[in-house]
Amino acid sequence: MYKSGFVTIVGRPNVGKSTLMNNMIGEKISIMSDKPQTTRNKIRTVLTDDEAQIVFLDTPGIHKAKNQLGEFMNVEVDTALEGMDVVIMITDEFNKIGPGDEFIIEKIKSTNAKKILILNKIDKFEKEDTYRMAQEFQKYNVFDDIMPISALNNQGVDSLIKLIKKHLNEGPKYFEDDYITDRPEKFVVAEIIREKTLMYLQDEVPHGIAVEVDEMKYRKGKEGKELMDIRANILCEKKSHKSIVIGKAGRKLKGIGKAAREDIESLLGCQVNLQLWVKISQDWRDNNYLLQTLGYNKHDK
Ligand SMILES: Nc1nc2c(ncn2[C@@H]2O[C@H](COP(=O)(O)OP(=O)(O)OP(=O)(O)O)[C@@H](O)[C@H]2O)c(=O)[nH]1
Ligand SMILES: [Mg+2]
Repeated sequence: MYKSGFVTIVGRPNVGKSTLMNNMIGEKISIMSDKPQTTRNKIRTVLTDDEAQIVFLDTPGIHKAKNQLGEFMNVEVDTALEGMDVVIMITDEFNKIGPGDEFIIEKIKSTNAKKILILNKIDKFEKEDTYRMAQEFQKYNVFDDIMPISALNNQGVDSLIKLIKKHLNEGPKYFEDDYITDRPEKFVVAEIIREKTLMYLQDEVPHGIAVEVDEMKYRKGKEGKELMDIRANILCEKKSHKSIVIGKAGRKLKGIGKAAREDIESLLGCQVNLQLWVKISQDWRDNNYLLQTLGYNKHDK
């Protein structure tokens, strides 16, 4: 019997949702960073094998929205919960269940989906704490399964996939075998650049960063090899942020560009010529027009 179904991954910011999804599908599609609120849109990926086809949705971390971008991100999560077969809630809380996790439990409680709680980052915590937290979460009577893993070290990830399959029903292959994501190349490229920018930035700057890819064009390079020209803008909210992104003698921007180019080259499988510009776009996180331009206003089902 071939199985298929839809699985949404939710949780507070920074708990490891994107890391887990990437490791389950074995590809880096969703960007990851040590800064909260890295993921801004829901991102669909597909895992296909001989037994099942699992369609995953990675979602933005659920948080108190402080601007229109934040509100968009939270609605992304709500729409990602509709009609799911399995909801995976991730937490990295090994101390005490806080209001953030309680809010999410309330949110998913009423869905008909099977619910799996993942205690992530067990590499950082004591076994006793894992056991104690599993019991604490059990008390809510919401979860069908509770499972400790380390998404980063790929520990428990295969068992989680088995568990998801157990919860899925018989179903068709919705997508071709080699289909991996619904996100266009341009989106993934912009996200890779944003990831590298996040890597180099601290404090409040990362949250005000957006990336728009202006142009992606193939041409024949030396010896007839395929080469991709990419021109992209890193948008930031203030003049002072712009100089932070560029760095002394342009060193930070150079580092961002090099790291991004390497990742994009391995994504596209060809040489890349990446041109990055830093622009100021004041208060874009609260500007309807700019949000729309950057793709943060439409909630695709
Ligand atoms: N030690 C440890 N760190 C982890 C593990 N899984 C993820 N991380 C780290 O946690 C941070 C956040 O990971 P992400 O995958 O970006 O988290 P997220 O939940 O998608 O975050 P948002 O998109 O901001 O909501 C990164 O620095 C990861 O390397 C784990 O199992 N162990
Ligand atoms: Mg994420």
